[in-house]
Amino acid sequence: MPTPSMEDYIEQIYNLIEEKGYARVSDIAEALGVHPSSVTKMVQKLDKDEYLVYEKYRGLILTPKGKKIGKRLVYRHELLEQFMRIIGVEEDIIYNDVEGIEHHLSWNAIDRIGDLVQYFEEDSKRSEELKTVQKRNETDPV
Ligand SMILES: [Mn+2]
Repeated sequence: MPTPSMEDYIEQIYNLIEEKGYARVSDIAEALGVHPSSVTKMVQKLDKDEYLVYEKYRGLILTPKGKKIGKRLVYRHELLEQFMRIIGVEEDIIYNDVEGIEHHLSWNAIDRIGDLVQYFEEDSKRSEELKTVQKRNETDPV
């Protein structure tokens, strides 16, 4: 299993490859707000653990194992953003909150949150009901 930090790298590499077709060390460093030398180090570790293949002058590609986990990590991030939006978290803090929690939930919890997101999406009345509760709590805090 990848560590939280490895997950961040795999997730960003997967995103970059989806968006641009490739992932350069400099792009990964920028996406994660870290120094390129940290990226090189981690990329070497991810290569050793067979999540990707890294060649210094030719860039990197994800292995099937890396792609599979990358896809799951991106799905998890997007699902948690949806969840945050549904429960009414302010838009400009959603990304950071998701980055903060995504590595610390079990896949069981992720699947159950998936059910909850689906529950709200299947009937817009459910979201309206939640908003009613939220409005009540604003005027009359618990
Ligand atoms: Mn993320």
